[in-house]
Amino acid sequence: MKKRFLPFLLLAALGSHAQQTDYSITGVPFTQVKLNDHFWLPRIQTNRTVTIPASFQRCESTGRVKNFEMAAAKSGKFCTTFPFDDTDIYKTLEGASYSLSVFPDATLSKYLDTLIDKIAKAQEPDGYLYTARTIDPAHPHAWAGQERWVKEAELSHELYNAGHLYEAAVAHYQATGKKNLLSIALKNADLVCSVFGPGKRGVAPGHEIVEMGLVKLYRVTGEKKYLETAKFFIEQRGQRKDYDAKNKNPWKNGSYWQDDKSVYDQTEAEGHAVRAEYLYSGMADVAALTGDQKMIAAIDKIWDNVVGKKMYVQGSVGAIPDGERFGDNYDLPNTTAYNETCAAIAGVYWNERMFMLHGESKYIDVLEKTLYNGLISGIGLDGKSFFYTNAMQITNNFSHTAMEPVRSGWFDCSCCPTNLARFIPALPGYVYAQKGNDIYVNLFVSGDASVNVNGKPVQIRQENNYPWDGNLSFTIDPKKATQFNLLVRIPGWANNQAIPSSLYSFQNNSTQKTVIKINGNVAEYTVDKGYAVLNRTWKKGDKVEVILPMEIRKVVASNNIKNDINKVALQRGPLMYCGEWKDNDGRVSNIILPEASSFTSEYNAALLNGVTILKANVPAVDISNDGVNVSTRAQSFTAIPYYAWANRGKGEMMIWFPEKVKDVQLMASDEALTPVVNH
Ligand code: FUB
Ligand code: ZN
Repeated sequence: MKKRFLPFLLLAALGSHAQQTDYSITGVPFTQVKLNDHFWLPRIQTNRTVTIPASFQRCESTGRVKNFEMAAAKSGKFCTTFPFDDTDIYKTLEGASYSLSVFPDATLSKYLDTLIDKIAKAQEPDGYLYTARTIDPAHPHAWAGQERWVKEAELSHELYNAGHLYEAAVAHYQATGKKNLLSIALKNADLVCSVFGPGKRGVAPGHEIVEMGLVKLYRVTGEKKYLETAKFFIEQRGQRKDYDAKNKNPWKNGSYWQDDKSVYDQTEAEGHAVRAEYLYSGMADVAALTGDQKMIAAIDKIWDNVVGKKMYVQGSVGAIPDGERFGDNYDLPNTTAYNETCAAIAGVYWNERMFMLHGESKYIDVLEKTLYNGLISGIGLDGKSFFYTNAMQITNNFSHTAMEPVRSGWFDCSCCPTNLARFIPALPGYVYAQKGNDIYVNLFVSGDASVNVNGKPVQIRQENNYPWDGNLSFTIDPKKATQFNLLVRIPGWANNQAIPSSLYSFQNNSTQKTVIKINGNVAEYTVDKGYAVLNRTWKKGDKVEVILPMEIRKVVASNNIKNDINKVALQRGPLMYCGEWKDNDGRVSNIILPEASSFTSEYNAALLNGVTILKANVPAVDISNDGVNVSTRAQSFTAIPYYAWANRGKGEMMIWFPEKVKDVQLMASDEALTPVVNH
């Protein structure tokens, strides 16, 4: 056993030895990127001081911790709702571990050890770990089945729990150097590998993530069986004979679980969105490590499908409430949009991996869109109120919204808050990436990064006020003068591209270009795969300035999205905007944004922790008090960043606004499902 625990510092060496192939590009670890910005650092601090403690507190108060205690004692009754409730502890542990890597905290570290001790005691002698069965094996959770694994392909989540355990264990090991959680994970993974595989039991895991988790264990230990089992699980999809391919019901034809065909034949994103994107992330990992080009070709096609046909304008996916799933192509309704926060997080995981496979900026463009909009909209500014689903539109006259426009502290199914708890502290790891002589700047966040270019240490300092301001400054400090390529992402939005597909576009092209200066002189640069290539022998103190055009852009949708025809949305920099009741006389569903309307922007430090707002004078539709006259009047309209909505009470919110009124349908009561203004 001992020789499998490899010192963290040796992992890189082990990796190159044990692995034939891998991602050609790697992220600069978040531990090497120290942020000092005003946008992300406060969020990371709030995550550390509010979200993680609140999350652990909820794990305690709801009985999630008690489930482990009862499993250890083998007595009692599973006391929460879902068999995957164990994962809320794993995910919070993962987030806390990332946080510890950067902000040492002896009390937190000790608390993690007490939790890990409880987890260890709940593990069965052969490694099985699943409180929903272990507490009372004769009466397991209804979703679990009488025997281990028999309902894994449907809803038991035994392997889902395992996957989150592995992710948490690797994070904890890397943060603390302690092996207590990692040994639990490895014992479980050894059991999983002994049960599943060629000639053994086969299953397409009912909720993917075990694939990514196994890959992480492989990277830590070099044990090939973990990688092989991850690949085995991926290749199990589409093997079941009992699905009815002709049935449109996604549960009957297997598409809810991405199990209707072999992954190599899948071309469209289908089924449950979080499951799907965890699968695609796992496929990217396995393909990178095995060189499986067919697997890469499959996720390439699926990515084109998502970005070309299934993504909302603010980067969210998973439009359909029934099954929390992807809809048909262009099926992106605003009134019922589901958009689970976990699906946004999964989308970031997947796009980062696509970038590491291909080195193209379009993946980071999508990542950035999701990150700054549909992902952080999932967490309130207080760090302890959350959206599970992320609405596109809340209007008083629709009874049809998928959600109440109010954030909650927790949910019965609390996957999203705990997913945020683990995602946010790792954010600095998305800023830079590296490949040989190339350093990629993917995100624009102030702070200091330490990178190594072919063994030579280089410090990079970013100073900016992004996302409010497009003036970016970089100071390059190599220890000794060093030749390398600094590849700065030119965001698609700075280059007249609303999204890397034809799904959305800017209404008008801009003539403003990104300007780059080196040491004060305008630099000529070539663009390769979306990156400005700055190649020189860098000397201490070299300064790069990048000036991104931060115009206010109007976005229009492809006519294939029926719900967005004749409408516009507003964007500035990476941020999508919305109108919210609070800034607009109590409502926004009466606002028209004519093509000629023009906006100004201003930074308001006192609003919503500091945001740039957009303002315009626009027509608003009024009904007279006696209810017999409909007229328009000019109104000052304010738009706020979409991520910041629903932090000031409950009311209307819209992202897409009509450019003109095409028809008016009258209604006499709030019960009608038709809007007042039909556009
Ligand atoms: O099934 C586990 C998690 O619960 C999923 O990822 C979420 O969509 C929620 O259904
Ligand atoms: Zn979730």
